[in-house]
Amino acid sequence: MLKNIAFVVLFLLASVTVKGQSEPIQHILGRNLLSLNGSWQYIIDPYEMGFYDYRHEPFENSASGKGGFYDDRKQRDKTELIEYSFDDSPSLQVPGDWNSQAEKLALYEGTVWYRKKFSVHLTPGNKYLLYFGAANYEAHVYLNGKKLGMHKGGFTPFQFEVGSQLVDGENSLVVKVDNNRAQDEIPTINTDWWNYGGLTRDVYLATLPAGYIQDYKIQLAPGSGNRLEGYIQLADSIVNEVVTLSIPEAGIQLALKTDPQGRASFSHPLKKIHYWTPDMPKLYDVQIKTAEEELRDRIGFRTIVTKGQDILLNGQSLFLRGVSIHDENPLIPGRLRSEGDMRMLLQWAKDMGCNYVRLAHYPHNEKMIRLADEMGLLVWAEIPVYWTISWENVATYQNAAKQLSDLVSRDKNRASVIIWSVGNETPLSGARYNFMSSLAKLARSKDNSRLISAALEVHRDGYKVIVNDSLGELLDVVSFNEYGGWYWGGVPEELRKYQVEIAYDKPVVISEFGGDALAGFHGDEHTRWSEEYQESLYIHQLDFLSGIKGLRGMTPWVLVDFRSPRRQHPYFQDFWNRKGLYASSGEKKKAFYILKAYYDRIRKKYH
Ligand code: GCB
Repeated sequence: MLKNIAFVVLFLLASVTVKGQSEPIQHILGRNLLSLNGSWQYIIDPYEMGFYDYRHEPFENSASGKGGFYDDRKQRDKTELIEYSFDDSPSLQVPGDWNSQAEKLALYEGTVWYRKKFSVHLTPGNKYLLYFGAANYEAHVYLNGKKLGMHKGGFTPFQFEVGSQLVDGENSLVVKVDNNRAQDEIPTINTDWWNYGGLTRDVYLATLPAGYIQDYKIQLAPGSGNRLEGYIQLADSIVNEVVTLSIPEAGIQLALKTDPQGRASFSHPLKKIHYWTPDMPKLYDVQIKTAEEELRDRIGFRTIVTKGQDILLNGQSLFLRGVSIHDENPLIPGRLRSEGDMRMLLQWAKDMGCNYVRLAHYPHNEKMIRLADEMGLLVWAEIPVYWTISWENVATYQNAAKQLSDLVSRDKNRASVIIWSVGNETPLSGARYNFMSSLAKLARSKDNSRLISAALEVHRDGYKVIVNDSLGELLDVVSFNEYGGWYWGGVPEELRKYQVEIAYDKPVVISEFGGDALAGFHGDEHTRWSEEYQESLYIHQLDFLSGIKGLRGMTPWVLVDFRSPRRQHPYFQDFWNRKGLYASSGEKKKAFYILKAYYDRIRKKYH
């Protein structure tokens, strides 16, 4: 009881903290940008000697503040001792993880310093925003030797207003990025993916007018097919500023006025609208205009609700023909860097008959979600609350809550995103329930126009596979990971003996099942690692899962083989998780065809 009260207090506190932090700007890609992508010089600093002195005191705390690598100093005379030099250091490409760019860094976990020089011509009256798409995991940012701040969390964007630190002419931007894993972080020390470090996503300097458009939400009202609802938020709290919202193709032209908080809210009936669907992913040109700024976006409109065990997209029952995807390019192992990389993976999913993807296990690139909008793929978006988190730690909760709210904030205008997932395979306990249920409530309070879920665990009792996690009560969709035929239950045909018991009368979308196969390795259907074993596993799993009343979709694990330090078998794995339906070479495994045939059949049943 006491613990529960403590957690409710914790939840309230954390919510307040989340509100107090500045949320990343909406639609960075639509702004006036100077790209800071490209070559950055770097220094590998495993002992963090650029951050701490020899007594392990941070240079930042010392009276002079001197000594840290963020100074980016040059030797002024030949007697001066400076034991680093960005100018003489090699470079890394941004965006991009460091692991795939230098042999020394392949397995590295620790600190790397990045430096970029860039020139700007400042215009009075403008604001300047330095924006990072993501840096894994902890980033300390310094501009011209002054610290701008620190950010934790490897997959969400962050930004700094840099007007006063920016100089007209050449600027030096230094970022310390540390990808060390730690128990109390999100994710924690233990995951099944490669811990790619670095400035993994785009870096921009945005030039903005003083009262720029900070945020907006333009969506259909929850569950309503004929009402447009939302707000436009200016960076400054200017009252009575006129903001126009136009969607010419939908006959919308609204002249709105901001309230004292600088926000213009609206709720407006819609006469005609072509709903966004995976088959017809219609996006409308949307323009937002103020006296100082004009911003364009492309937004799709659709409703998503559940009714009994159905998932209704624009009022029509839907089956989610999905697959899980990691943010990794198997061909040049490393994080997805370009739109081409992203389009390739989403196209592979479409080629398998998918209308849905689970972007596991952390927020993927904003460009990936925008592509899903364009290509007609529904999306499950997730935060890295994965396996065993420090459930009782307040700071850990705040971190998870911040990652969740930044994800929701970033992608709230994307028609493709229908499900927010608050975590994956978290083992049952009271503390975990408090943590996870707080996240589920937070997701709903941030966005009541989408569905909430989490990938739950099953437990077994004889031949019963039971899903009764009480978190299920707070979720719209019941999802669970189930590895019968691979981690338990003997060979795949044994699955015939099992039955699933689900405590909730809600739509069921299986978040994972699967098994490993090394492409090109053949045997019979009982030979582990063979394509035939994986094929048989898919045949029996699909049979088994089809017996679930309320089955409305699935995202088998996983689209393509991915790298993981946990996967140690030197021949079959060699640091690769081989559960892909595509091999790391891009070639299709036998199981691919089983799933595709199943999806083709399903497609005929649902429209
Ligand atoms: C899981 C995890 C996923 C792993 C997968 C596996 O349950 O959610 O991240 O990669 O199993 O391959 O074991």
